[in-house]
Amino acid sequence: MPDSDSHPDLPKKSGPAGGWGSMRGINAVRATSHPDPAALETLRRQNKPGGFMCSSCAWPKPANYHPFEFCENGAKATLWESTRDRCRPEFWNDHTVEDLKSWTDHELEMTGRLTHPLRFDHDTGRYVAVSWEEAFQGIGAALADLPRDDVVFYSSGHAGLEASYLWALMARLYGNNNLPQSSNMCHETTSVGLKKVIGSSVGTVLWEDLEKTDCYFFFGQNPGTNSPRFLHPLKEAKDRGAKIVTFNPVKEQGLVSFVDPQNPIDMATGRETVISDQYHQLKGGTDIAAILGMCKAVVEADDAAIAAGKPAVIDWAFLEEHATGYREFIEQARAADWGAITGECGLTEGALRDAAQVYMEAERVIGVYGMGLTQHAHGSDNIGMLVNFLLLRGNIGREGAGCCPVRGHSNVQGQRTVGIAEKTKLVPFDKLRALFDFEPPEKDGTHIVDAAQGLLEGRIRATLCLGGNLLRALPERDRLEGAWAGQDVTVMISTKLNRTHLFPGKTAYILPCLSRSEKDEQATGNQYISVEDSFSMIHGSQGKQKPASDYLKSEMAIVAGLGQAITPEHPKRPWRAWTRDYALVRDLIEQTYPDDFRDFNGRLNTPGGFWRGNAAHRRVWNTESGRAEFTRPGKLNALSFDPEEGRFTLLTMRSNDQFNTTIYGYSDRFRGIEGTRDVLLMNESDMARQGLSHGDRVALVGDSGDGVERRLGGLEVIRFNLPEGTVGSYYPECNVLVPLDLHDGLSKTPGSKAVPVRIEKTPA
Ligand SMILES: Nc1nc2c(c(=O)[nH]1)N[C@H]1C(S)=C(S)[C@@H](COP(=O)(O)OP(=O)(O)OC[C@H]3O[C@@H](n4cnc5c(=O)[nH]c(N)nc54)[C@H](O)[C@@H]3O)O[C@H]1N2
Ligand SMILES: Nc1nc2c(c(=O)[nH]1)N[C@H]1C(S)=C(S)[C@@H](COP(=O)(O)OP(=O)(O)OC[C@H]3O[C@@H](n4cnc5c(=O)[nH]c(N)nc54)[C@H](O)[C@@H]3O)O[C@H]1N2
Ligand SMILES: [Mo]
Repeated sequence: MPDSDSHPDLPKKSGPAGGWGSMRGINAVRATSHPDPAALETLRRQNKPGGFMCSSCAWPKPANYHPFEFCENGAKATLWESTRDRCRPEFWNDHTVEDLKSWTDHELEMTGRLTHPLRFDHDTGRYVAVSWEEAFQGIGAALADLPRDDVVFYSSGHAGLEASYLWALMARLYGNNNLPQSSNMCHETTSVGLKKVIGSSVGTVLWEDLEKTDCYFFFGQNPGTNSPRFLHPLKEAKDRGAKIVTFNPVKEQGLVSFVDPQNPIDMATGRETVISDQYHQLKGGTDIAAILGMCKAVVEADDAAIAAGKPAVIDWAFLEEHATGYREFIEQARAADWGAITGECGLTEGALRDAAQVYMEAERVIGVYGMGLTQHAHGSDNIGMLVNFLLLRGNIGREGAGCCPVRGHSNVQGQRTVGIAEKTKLVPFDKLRALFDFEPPEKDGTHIVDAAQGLLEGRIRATLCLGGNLLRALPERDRLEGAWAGQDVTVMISTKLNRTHLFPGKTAYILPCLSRSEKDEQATGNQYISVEDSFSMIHGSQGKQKPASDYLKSEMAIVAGLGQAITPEHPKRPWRAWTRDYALVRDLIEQTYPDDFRDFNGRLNTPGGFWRGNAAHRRVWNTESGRAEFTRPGKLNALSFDPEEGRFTLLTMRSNDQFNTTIYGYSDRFRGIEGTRDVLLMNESDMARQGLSHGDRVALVGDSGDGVERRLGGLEVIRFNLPEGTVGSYYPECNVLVPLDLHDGLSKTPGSKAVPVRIEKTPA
């Protein structure tokens, strides 16, 4: 396999993904987070029917589960929320929010689980404990007179379908569709860009397809860290001879090799499965060029086959029946210049032809992608290109083939399914009118980027957050921190302390909730909630652990409490009854979306989940043209700027020891980086040209040319296996460098994977 891991003093690779390293990773988090012993029982029930659905990623849960159906990072997430440490009201006797601003994200969350509802007291600069009644009434009073458009209801993709459905209903009853969600920073490019070309806003693949495919193409998704249970079907695919080809600027260990921690023999012998047959380290943001090169090779092979009277390589019958725009695209690929393609992506013509050869030899291909395609200024074009590539040989809507975006938060996709949407055309208003007897607001609401812009301009005056940590997750952090604190009202439903809490608005509350692994006891007994995974399968989830505090409420109970406090009373909106029995809310979801949720309560605990269906999976294309649409990219990269000498493409990375803005620890063992996150990963020749040595201290300076100064100092240069011109550093720290208007044109997903920066050496 092509390998460029040749530098003797690169950070040492720490072995394959999985294996004993993953056990040590889990143990390290167990040691720091002091979990309740009952957490082990929770792990045993994790991701199994009738059990508890992991609150880490959205990777599907198979019907034929393993004895331990959890991964290193799922275990870390469960142990992290099961900590015995508590952030009690007395904590504020010793700390003001001003003091806490010098704490790291890790230190803030290490204070433990929040135990009481809190109100911010501006006189003392501290939070104080209040009763739930006082909190709901205080929030109700503060929101009562605000212009409806000035209030935002954000949700991070954690909360279950029931609480999310009520959250969206509450916003609409209050009077707006301002329902931005974490996917606005993540897979919005999929929701909009994939929808545009194949008519589906979600992936088309099911578990059976994983079992039958001959070939995976990976573009910018890192399963070893972000969806480790995916490594099992990948290993099974390799065992039956399937091929895997990866495009990623970073050599990610989980895409290189894997030792199956579920397999005692592999664990005892250390037997590694090589994952990628080919690994192509393209320059950041240049997938369009690389995919166009592969398409060109396919078109050339097809031309040659037809000239020689052999069977065609392109699936013309499929294109004629199902697609549009293909002739123009194929012409573009035929005419494309190899020199321009290879110059753009930094890969050779031979490498791209080798990759195309694997594609052409495979009968069934799955295209997998993640943030490496979505978080770009032209992210939608990236997705259009990947779809072009798959369509050429009919690889969407048939067995063993398809398009597989890997979602992030455990219920991020499901929240959209049940009405968390700022676009009114996505919501069945007729059903809401009939069920709840009100006129839903007609105007489209705000996307998170518009909400952030509104904050900067002082137009947004209140934000309520169902989970999340926007001041770390969003671009433009420095300017947003000040604007956030200038709001009239900030309300955060959270499990642990985070940085956003340190910038309270004039009226500010933190409402602490149960975590998903905890027992949610209501009048009708211990409740189930439900989530939707990346394959559109719906699962019930029930927690059994003792709640972290007697004062916590479930997300459902909190949303219902807010709903009652901020919306007009009406017999058709019995918030209290809904809290007593979540099955009633599932009935409402079924009545609102009857096609997706038939017999919702009856099917709640179906092994492997029940499927919501997907038209593109059946080759029904709900696009404007009624066909699968080819697109022609306007340029060969997805960047907002032209790279030049001294201007680098910064890729913001996740370590193996974090979940988004939650930092479990400082060990990124797959990349060999230990004890720090303040690093800048760089190619050796780039370092030489910049006069930098391994270990030097530098600052990154934003270079988008918009006149705003953005700077992140104190980074240590690490010589790393990256393509020239592409540098890497960690998210969320890097968000000070990301301009708010650097985002995909179609979906507005921030371009977090290609931020223009310059490097300044710090004098010793
Ligand atoms: N443990 C853990 N699990 C998680 C998360 C977490 O933080 N920690 N986050 C969750 C969430 S919300 C999400 S959205 C997912 C994110 O999961 P992923 O989609 O895997 O996201 P990232 O790790 O940000 O980036 C993916 C890969 O894209 C590569 N990349 C960067 N730029 C480019 C490019 O221009 N082209 C190509 N081809 N590749 C590129 C990076 O090197 C990286 O390997 O994971 C979810 N699961
Ligand atoms: N530069 C850069 N920026 C990025 C990204 C990137 O790759 N690079 N990735 C983007 C992506 S993909 C995403 S999804 C966003 C993430 O953005 P968010 O979803 O807003 O952030 P999280 O870090 O997932 O939220 C963490 C907080 O959620 C709370 N929490 C945890 N569990 C629960 C729970 O069960 N219930 C409730 N109510 N609260 C809980 C805790 O208080 C914790 O502090 O960030 C985006 N920002
Ligand atoms: Mo995400």
